[in-house]
Amino acid sequence: MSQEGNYGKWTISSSDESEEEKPTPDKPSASLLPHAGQGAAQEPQYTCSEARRAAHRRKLSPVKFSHAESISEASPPKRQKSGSQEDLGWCLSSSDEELQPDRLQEQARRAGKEEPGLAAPRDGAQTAEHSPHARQGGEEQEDEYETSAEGQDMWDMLEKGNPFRFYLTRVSGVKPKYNSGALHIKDILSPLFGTLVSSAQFNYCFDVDWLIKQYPPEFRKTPILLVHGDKREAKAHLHAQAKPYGNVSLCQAKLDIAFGTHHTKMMLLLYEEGLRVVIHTSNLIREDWHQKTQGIWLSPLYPRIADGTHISGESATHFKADLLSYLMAYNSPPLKEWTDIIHQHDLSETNVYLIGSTPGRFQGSQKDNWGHFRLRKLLKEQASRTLQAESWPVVGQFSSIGSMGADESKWLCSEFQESLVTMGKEGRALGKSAVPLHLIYPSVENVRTSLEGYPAGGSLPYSIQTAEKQTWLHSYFHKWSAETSGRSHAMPHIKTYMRLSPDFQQVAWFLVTSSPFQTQKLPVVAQPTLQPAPKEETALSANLSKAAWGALEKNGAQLMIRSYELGVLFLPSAFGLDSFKVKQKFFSGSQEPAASFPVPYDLPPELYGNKDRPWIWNIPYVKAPDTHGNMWVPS
Ligand code: JTA
Repeated sequence: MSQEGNYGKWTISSSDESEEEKPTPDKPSASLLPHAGQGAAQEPQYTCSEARRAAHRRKLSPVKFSHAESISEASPPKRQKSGSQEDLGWCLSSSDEELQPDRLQEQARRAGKEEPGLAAPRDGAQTAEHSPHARQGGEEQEDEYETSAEGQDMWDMLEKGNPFRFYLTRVSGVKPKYNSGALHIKDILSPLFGTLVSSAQFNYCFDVDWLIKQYPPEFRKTPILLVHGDKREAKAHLHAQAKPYGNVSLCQAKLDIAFGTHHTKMMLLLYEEGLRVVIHTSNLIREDWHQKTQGIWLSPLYPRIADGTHISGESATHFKADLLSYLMAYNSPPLKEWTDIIHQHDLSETNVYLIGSTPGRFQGSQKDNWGHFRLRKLLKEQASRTLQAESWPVVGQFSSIGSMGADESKWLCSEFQESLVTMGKEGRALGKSAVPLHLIYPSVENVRTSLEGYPAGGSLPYSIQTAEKQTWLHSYFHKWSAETSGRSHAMPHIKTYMRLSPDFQQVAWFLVTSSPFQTQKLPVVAQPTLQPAPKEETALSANLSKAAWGALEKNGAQLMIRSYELGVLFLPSAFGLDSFKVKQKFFSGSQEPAASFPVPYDLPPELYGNKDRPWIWNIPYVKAPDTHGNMWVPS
């Protein structure tokens, strides 16, 4: 069934059970599955969102920037007001700022030479401009088995003066120094980390052929469990992808509440030497590990508890029990095997808190287990010994945005702040809206000038239909800027939330998570527990926005969560501190105090300029070329 409406064209499958978490054109659906036959060469191997597919299509069939086109269609002096997009200012502004492809190329080339953090892409991204048939992205080189660091360097990086174990993914095309502390998936799976016996990969989007190639040859036949949320056609396709690999098995996470998604991105790595847990933000597809800013938390190597020894293996942060509870919530036999394995290991060295969401309706003390109530509880418990006051800002940094309502009072400056502004027992009385709020989301210009160019926008699924209803939100938006980590041109897919001092020098807490920035509306009026599956699109949209973090039902007595999410929270108290200092040089070694937190972007955040617009994936950008000389024509 195909519908056309406010949200554009989208397709749902025949069953009346709604599996689709996104009514917007951003979401995977039956019609978006790769099929053999016509057009198959245009489709990625994996099932994915329409936004990603647009990016994939445009990479294979670029729409070259043409000056002629920009003159005939968009010559500013005679340009006609052409409806709502123009009125809202979605178009790029006047032509004197429009860059010609050669000028942009020149800029990119100079950037490669002069701008700190940008080296000539090793994968031929720039040469693609000179030869329209050149492949972008250089998969050829990446097919070779190659990791980022030598053994001793890797060990130093992982174990020396780095109490946080927080890393970014490697970015192709930046100077080596900006990848010195970065990890590629091949690094994480390398024998340097342990002799792999078995692994589980929790994720949203999988390219199985690619994933297998990321394992070292000697581990490629070890059992690999893929934990996913796909249903029906998407599930069948994932099974077909996995079929050639006898060692790959699948676990479908139950998603019983409509519009739920399995966003969780985690690796469980069982070694001969012990166990490691990796919680991160990247899908298991090549592009998510190529030129994006993604976050990774690596656990220590957890030793196996010797048989007959009776120790709990629990940490001060209760991580072991929380991870076990999270996994038990799947109620799935293959994950029972993994909970048994976790029981047998000593996780006591863990210094982070787990913040998860699992689908369900939770009452009483269970309400505090998941979603933003879990965050609220942890922040409340940590009696803040710092002088945190309402002048301490909150920063939210994300790569997708849900519906926030008609104005800021509807959620942003009420419920959202209530959770993130919780500071310990004494903090509750403070006025909530006095807390400065900085939201970081890439602008059109950020995406245009990024290493990937406009196709980076395929992973930034903010739709025009959502954006035009909440233009007020954009006044909070700050540019993506990450000179400190050399990642200004690597678009974020990482999601982070933090509270810090007014001078942006001290961090009160830092959360890295798979959870998108979406509403977690706590309704003032009770909602019926059993809602009929909403049929019209507005209802879909409203429900969607609460999926990840949870929404209250039954007059606040019950928390309802649709999706699986996972993140880790860094609290200074778990490090014996009142606050973290912000690390000034992201990749520098041990010059700075060991407790300096490597915030992966520039502080203070820089507000959008007058002409900046948030990236919106499903409208065209044809007035200025991207770093590959292309335009963005999503349809
Ligand atoms: C584009 C997405 C994820 C995730 C989930 C995405 C959508 C579009 C990228 C993505 N959803 N979408 O979990 O990482 O519309 O569903 O990267």
